[in-house]
Amino acid sequence: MKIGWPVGAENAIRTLYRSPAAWLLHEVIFLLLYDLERSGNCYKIRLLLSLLGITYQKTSVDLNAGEGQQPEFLALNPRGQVPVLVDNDTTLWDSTAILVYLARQYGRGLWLPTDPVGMAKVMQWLSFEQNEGRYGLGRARAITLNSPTLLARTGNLEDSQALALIGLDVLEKQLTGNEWLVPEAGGPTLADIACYPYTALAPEGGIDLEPFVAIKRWLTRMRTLPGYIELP
Ligand SMILES: N[C@@H](CCC(=O)N[C@@H](CS)C(=O)NCC(=O)O)C(=O)O
Repeated sequence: MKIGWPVGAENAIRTLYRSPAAWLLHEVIFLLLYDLERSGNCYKIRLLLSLLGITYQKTSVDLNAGEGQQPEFLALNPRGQVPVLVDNDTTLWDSTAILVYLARQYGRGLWLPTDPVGMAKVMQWLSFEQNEGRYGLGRARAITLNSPTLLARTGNLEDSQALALIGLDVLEKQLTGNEWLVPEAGGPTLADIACYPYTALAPEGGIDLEPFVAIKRWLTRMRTLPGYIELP
């Protein structure tokens, strides 16, 4: 794991970014993602960046080698988790916070509605994802794959799968008759991006998606989004 940019490159980039010519580069954004290929939480960020057409640098954090607990990394995220995003002087941890930041900063008004109801409806699903998604779908997968993470070590497979199925029922109901999780937004939002990876990866946690007809259609729909990238 390499923490940050090489000093020379970072200085050059910062100088360019703040120079009077920066307006010429308004589409050039310098982002660094602390990443783990197999992580669904990191994938959410990579997916949104790709859908937005934003190029970025990434550096891999080897959790198996304990890199998440090294002081340099804990200085970026006291939780010792990926993803972490660095955008110029701003460092952010937690996939939900990073998704919200990217949508607001670079999303040109898409992905996160600005009206109170639309925004709150997206937040409902972001919260759902960090509960039923993380402790159900995500943890069942982490345990099955023998992940070294705290999440995998602090729960059992049976309870995780049971919570995952409760979550899948909620998703199935919402997606029956709706193309996207927040139909009021008129298209896909952060709600869909956040809920997508651990739902799609549910079979890796021993959960069969066959009975969930509406969910399966939604997963297929997600894969047609321009800029879609394959799951890890
Ligand atoms: N709520 C956090 C969870 C992040 C998370 O659990 N990341 C895992 C990888 S998917 C991790 O880095 N775990 C390290 C550990 O717990 O030791 C988010 O959404 O970003």
